Amino acid sequence: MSDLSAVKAALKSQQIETPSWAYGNSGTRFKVFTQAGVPRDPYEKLDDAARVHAATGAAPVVALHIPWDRVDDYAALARYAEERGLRLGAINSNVFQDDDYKLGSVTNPDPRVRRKAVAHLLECVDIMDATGSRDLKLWFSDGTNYPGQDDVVARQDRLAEALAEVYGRLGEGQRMLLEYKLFEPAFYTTDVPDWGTAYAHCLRLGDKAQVVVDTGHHAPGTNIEFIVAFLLREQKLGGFDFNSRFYADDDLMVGAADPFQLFRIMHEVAKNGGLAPEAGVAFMLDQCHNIEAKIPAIIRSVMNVQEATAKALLIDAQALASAQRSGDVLEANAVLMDAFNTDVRPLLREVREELGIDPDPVAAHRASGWQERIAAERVGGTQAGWGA
Ligand code: PSV
Ligand code: MN
Ligand code: MN
Repeated sequence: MSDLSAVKAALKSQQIETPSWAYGNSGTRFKVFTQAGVPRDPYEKLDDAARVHAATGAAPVVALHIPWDRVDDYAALARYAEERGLRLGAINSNVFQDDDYKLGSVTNPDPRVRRKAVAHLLECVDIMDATGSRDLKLWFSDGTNYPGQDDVVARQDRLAEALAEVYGRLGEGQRMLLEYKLFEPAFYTTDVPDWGTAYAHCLRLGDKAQVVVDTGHHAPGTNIEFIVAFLLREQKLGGFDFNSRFYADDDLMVGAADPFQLFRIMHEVAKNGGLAPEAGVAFMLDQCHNIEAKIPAIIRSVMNVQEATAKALLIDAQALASAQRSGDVLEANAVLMDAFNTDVRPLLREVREELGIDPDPVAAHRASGWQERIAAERVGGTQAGWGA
């Protein structure tokens, strides 16, 4: 796409979904660092998310995590979001923070534990009904630590059975997004370790089951953009959990560690129709801000996705296709690199001005006085979830 007004229109319509847990305190298993003014409940998380949306104009959706965001009345929470120009996004299930899940949740050898896990997933669909959320996001920590610990195939059977039951409960317009992760917390086998496993389960389940690609969940050197292109071609790319990694599941700001990788991913998304709203690709963040200020970090992350998207949209598609057809390897690569090396910040400033917002979202947020206000008003913030 090189028509500038079409590029701008695509950028204006892109929506980034921010995770409720990124607004709370978080850390590693070594230490959770607390910050002044962090939200004390899901409502305050939405207040902060509204600031991110106000600053960027591009983050109107907020993902919840159950039970970290448990409230009595989810419809009321959805209304609260709506009053702030937001809507509630993916409901992230949690079948990993309970002693019962030591040997797994839906793949646990004990049918009682499997029942408990499935009951939680079904409860998450009830919550989706109340919030109007489209997506149920499933990440399973299930796996084994030692060879021989459990039967790999039996665990796949149990997984398939649980997924089928939850799939059957999905309503019209609802989807199940299955996330994979190479390792951790299980160290020997993980029951959904890669896109192939997730894809195979989703394929059997049907159209409402799609794969979610968490950019931090691969082995070093994995060609993530290939996975993205393949899943889009198969209409099985449900969305992203964006973040950056250097070593493992680091959950750093998207685009911080490897902006070139993010550009390559967004190129495949843009080229293969993934930016069109009807493609249904959810652009979610799954990040934790342990040592940096949270709201500006989330704003920066949204901007990083926008910059990668803008560069992808600026690729001269005709020149690329013609170089590819004629086998001109160097020219094809040069076309891509020209776009990557373009400074798109002026373009994005223009887009923001046209949207009626400040062209510099981080500066605008700093000047808003919001951080000082929440630091003064909110005392005793909650932890994002890990260990909570
Ligand atoms: C654990 O790796 C994880 O980061 C998964 O990516 C989930 O999406 C997220 O936690 C929240 O459950
Ligand atoms: Mn994730
Ligand atoms: Mn993760």
